[in-house]
Amino acid sequence: MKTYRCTVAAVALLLASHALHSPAQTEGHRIATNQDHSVAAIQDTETAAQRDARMAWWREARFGMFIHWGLYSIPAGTWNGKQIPGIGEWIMNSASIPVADYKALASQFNPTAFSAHDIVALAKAAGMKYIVITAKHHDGFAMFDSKADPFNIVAATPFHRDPLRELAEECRKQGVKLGFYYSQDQDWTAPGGAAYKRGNHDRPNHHWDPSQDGDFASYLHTKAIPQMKELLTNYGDFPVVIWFDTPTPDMTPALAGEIVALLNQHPNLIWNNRLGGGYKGDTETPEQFIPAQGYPGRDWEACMTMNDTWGYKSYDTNFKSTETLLRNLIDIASKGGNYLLNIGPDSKGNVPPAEIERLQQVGKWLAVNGEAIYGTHATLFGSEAGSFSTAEKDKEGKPKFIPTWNWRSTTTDDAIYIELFSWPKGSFHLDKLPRTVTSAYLLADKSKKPLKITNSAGGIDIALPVQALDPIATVLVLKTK
Ligand code: FHN
Repeated sequence: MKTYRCTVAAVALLLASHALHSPAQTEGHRIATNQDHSVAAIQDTETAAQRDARMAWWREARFGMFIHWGLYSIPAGTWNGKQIPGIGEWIMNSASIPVADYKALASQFNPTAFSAHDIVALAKAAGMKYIVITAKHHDGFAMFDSKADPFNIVAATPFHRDPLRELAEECRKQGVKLGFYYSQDQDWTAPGGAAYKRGNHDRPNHHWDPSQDGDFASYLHTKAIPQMKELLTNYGDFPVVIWFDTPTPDMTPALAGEIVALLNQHPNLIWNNRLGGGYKGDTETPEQFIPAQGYPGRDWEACMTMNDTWGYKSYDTNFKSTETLLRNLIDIASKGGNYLLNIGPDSKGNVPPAEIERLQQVGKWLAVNGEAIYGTHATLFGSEAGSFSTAEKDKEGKPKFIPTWNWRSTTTDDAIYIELFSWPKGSFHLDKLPRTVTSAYLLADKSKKPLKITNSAGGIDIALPVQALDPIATVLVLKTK
């Protein structure tokens, strides 16, 4: 009889290894707290109860839609006839496109196929509870109506519409929450905006066009902070999230403090760990990976692409399977995190069909099994996720985490959910359980037919039918007291 085992000893080992190899430590530059902040952030002043109340909807949500959309969807990965390697939204930097040439793209941007209704409906169909869209990415182009800077979708394009306003209205109608991504530090078209190094951009500031040169504080005062004010005041009850990105040393604690003072005026706002200046924010943001055991004690959100780019690239068809996306969602939830899964609309505003198809499939699973994801807590076990190799090392020279994909578990106060990826023959076995199981059934079984439970000195066995109810993940519910 094939069964899957989880022992308490294994859990203890796993927790001990977490102390040694916490992924949070590998992102130290993002989570270091600076004690010398002149402006205290909300995370430093609120009580634990206030924090729980502020984070409540976000913790319940578990699944959100990231949208990377901007002018970079026009070149879509190709510049001057050449396919440019790397992620699509970085094309200006990767191809060293002069500022004037890049800005000229705005006159061609007319995404008449954009439908806020359809995008919000897609998020809903996928089972996503919130959306975070790029209000301004590193290219400096604002996807909203900005009086602070004319390089924006309303003033500089024939489209003249504000997609953020339309999304906000639709989100309100359809009951989805809306957050804004804002590249506060890198800005490749505003004088003084920062730039990460790429290719041969060797000058001290990594600029490739003299018109990018300038003073970072002036950029912050004349563009970034005024635009963030617009974003925080012009969209009613949204944004509920501000998603910062790519901080550089330019963002000193004092400059970041000016942004924090603004954020503090919106006490329900949630913001991530990428502001810079030593602020650690609300959420850890592992990107394109799922940490071995999450970030115990911290809220976290894994952001990931469906193919190999955030911004649309016409020739990137390397889409992950629905199975992978769903397993990622379950894996993340089992470690207490959220999954922020990206779509990259094209220059007309169309969402690539491969993305729509996968999201709809994930949504179908969630429509049946969402109870095992939304509002749940991390696993009570742990060793089912995998183990650290004694032989293989990761990129940082630490023992490599080797995931195993038989099952995961999520919990609520009165239930333990076991998401089975591979179907055990006969029964599912657990060596030890921290709770007493009172009944068991399969979540996809509408009749909730009770499954036979056998308790013994060796643990607990739940008898299973011959076949799984879902080809990707069948959820076993253990009601507990
Ligand atoms: O440089 C960006 C990238 O374009 C993308 O926006 C991702 C999403 O998390 N963040 C940065 C890289 O970490």
